[in-house]
Amino acid sequence: MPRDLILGTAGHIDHGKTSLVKALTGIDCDRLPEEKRRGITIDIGFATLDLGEYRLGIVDVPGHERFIKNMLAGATGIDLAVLVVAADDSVMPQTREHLEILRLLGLRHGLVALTKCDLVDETTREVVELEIRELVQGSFLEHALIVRTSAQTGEGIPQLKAAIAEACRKVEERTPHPRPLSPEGRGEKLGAPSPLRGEGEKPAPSPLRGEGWGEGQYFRMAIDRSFIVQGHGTVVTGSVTSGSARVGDELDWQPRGEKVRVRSLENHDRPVEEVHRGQRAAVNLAGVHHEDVVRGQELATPGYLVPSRTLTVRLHCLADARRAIKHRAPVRFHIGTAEIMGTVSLLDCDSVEPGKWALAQVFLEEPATATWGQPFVVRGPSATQTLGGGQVLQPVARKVRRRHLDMLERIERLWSGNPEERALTVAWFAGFSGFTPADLVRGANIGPNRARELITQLTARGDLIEVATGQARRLLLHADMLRELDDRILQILGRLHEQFPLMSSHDRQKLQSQLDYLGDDALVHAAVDRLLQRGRLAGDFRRIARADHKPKLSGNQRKLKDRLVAAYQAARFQPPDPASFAGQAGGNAASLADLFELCVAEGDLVHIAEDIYLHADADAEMRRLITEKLAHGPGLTVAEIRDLLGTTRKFAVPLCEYLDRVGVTRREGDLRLAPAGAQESKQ
Ligand SMILES: Nc1nc2c(ncn2[C@@H]2O[C@H](COP(=O)(O)OP(=O)(O)O)[C@@H](O)[C@H]2O)c(=O)[nH]1
Ligand SMILES: [Mg+2]
Repeated sequence: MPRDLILGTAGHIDHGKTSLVKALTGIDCDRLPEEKRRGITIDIGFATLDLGEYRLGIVDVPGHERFIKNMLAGATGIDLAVLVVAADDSVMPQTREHLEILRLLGLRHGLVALTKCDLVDETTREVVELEIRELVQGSFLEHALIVRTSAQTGEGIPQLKAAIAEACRKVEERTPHPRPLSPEGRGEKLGAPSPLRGEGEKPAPSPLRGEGWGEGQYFRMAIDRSFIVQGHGTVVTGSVTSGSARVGDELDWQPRGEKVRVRSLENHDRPVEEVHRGQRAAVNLAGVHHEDVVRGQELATPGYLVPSRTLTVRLHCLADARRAIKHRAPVRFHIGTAEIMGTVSLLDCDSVEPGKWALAQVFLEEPATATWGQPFVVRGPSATQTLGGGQVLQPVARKVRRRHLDMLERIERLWSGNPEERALTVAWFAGFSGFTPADLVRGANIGPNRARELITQLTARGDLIEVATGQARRLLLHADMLRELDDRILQILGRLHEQFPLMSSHDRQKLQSQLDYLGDDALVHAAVDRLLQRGRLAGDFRRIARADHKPKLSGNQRKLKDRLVAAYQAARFQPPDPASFAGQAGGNAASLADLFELCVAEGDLVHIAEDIYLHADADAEMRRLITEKLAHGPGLTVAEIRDLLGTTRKFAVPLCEYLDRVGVTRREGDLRLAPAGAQESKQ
C-alpha cells in the first residue's frame, strides 16, 4: 500500500510553482478562468503525484502577497513542502514570507526546487543556491536538498521526484498518540516571561513546533473548497489532518454545530469507501446547501471540536517582523483554513518583540475550532504582513485576567510534555462544570482511548472525582473543585453559626442561596451528602450544621427557652404571643427570634404562621384529632375545627391553612376534607 501524504508548494509569484507541478504531474493547477487569463495563481490548486511508494496530494499555492490568505488555507495540513526559488530572480519577499509561514505552521519536512535553470548560467545557479542556503539556515529546510530544475527543458524533474520520495521517507509516521513534548526538547523554559520575572529574561523562541497536534483517531478535515456536482449536490474538499471517515458516517459540521452525513467520498478523483490522514478528500454531503459551506469550516468526528471565540495561545512574533505585537493589537487570525478578525490580549507583557513569544489570549469576531497545539498565524489587519503565530493552548477558553500569576502558571502547565499534567490542567480549568473525555482529546491532545484510561487512573488516585448529579448523570471534576466546594460550604456554615449562635442547624436551601456558586445544584447536594457521610456535617436532607457546632445558649437563655417551651405546651391550641417573652429576653428581639428558630430546629415548636407557633405535642395532637374526625365524618368548617380544638377564630384560620399546607387536610370551598386518595395522614 502506498502511503498517502500531502505536499504543498511555496515561493514567490512567477517563480514557476504551477509550471513545476505541471511538469511533475501533467496537471495544470490554475483552473480558474481569471487565473488562465492573468497567468497567475489566485487560489489554491490541486494535483496528484504517484511515486510508487508514496501517493501525494499536491496543493499548489499562490505566491502573490495579496493572496497569502489563500496560501495559508492551502498550507494547513500539508506534510511536506517544496520551496520554489527561480534561478533568475533568487530569494524574494514571498520566498521569505512563505518560509516563515511554513515554520509557524510547524512544518518539518521539505526540499527546495531551484527553477528556471534554463535561463541562467552555472555561476548564477551557484550564487542563488548560496542565497537559498543562507535563507533556510535554522529552519526545517536547513539541510534540505536543493534540486536544479527547468519546467521548460524538463531538466531535474526525475531528480526532483527522487528527492520528494526521499523527503517523504523522512516524514515520520504520526503515531496515534503524540510524542511527548519533553521539557528538554522544548528549547526554552516556559517560565512566566517579563515583566513577571525580570525584563530581558524572556526566552528565545524554540524552533517552532506544531507537530503532534490533532493526532489520534478522531477525523478532522478543514474545508478549503465547496462546489456543486450535478446530480450529487454539495461537495467539499480538504486535507485530512487526522483520523478517517467512511461513507455513511455522521460528522460534525463546525463551527455551525450541525450534523451532516457523508454520502460519498473521493480521493485522487476516484470514489473510495474511506479517506484518512494524509489524503486530499472530496466529501459529498447529504442535506447541505452548498452556499452554506465556506472555507474555514471543518468536518470532524461528532463531539470532538467545540467552537470558541476565545483561545489561549503561545504567541510568537516573527524574528524579522517590522514591529512588535502590542497588547490589544487587532489581527487576522488564520487557523486551519479559516481567517477570522480578532484582538490579541497579552497575558504577561505589553508587547511581544520580534523573535520573542508570550502567553496570550485571542478574542475573535467569529468562533473558531481548534485543538491543543494547533499552529496558527496572525497577520496585520490590513493583511499586508505576517506578524507571527504560535500554538493553541486552550482551544476553548474563558477570559483570563492579565498578569494573574496563578493563572499563568496553570496555563504554562498546558504546554507540559506530560499528558497527565495537561489532562489535570484541562480538568482544573473546566471548574465546577466538569469535563468529558472529548475535552481531554481536544484540550490536552490525548488520544480518545488513552483519555479514558487516564481518567480511570486519575480517578483511582483521587486527583479526579466523579460525582453523581442525578439519575444517570455523572460529572467528572478535578478534585480541587470538590475540595473548594467543601471548603466553601463549611465556611458559609461557619459564618451562619457565628451569625446565629443559638441556631443548632440551618436550612440547606439557605446555604445554597449564600453559596456564590454558578454550577449544578445537584453538585452542592452531592457535596453536602459527602460531608454528612464523612461526619464533617451533621443533619439531614433538610437542615445541616457543622459537626463541631454547638449552639451557644447562656444559662439565662437556656432557662428562658425551657420556660417558653413549657408555656407553649400548656397553652396547647391557644399559643402565646412570642412578643410576650420579650421582657424576659432582656429586650433583645433578635436573640428572641433566634431562640424561636432554635426551638423549631430542635423540634420543640412548630412554626404555623407569622408569630404563631404550636408546641410539638399540640401539633401532633391536632393532626391526630383532625385526621380521626375526617376519617369518620364529612368535611369540617373552620368553625367546627375551632370548636374541636377549643381555640379561637384568630388561631383557627392559620391552623387550617397550616393543615392544608402539610397535607393533613384539603380545602374545598368552605370545607376541610381528608387529603385526596389517602385516609391516613401523610405526615
Ligand atoms: N524559461 C522558463 N520559464 C518558466 C519555467 N517555469 C515557469 N516558467 C514561466 O514563468 C512564468 C510563471 O510561472 P508559474 O508556474 O505560473 O509561476 P508561479 O507563480 O510560481 O506559479 C510562466 O510564464 C512560466 O511559463 C522554467 O523552468 N523555465
Ligand atoms: Mg502559480
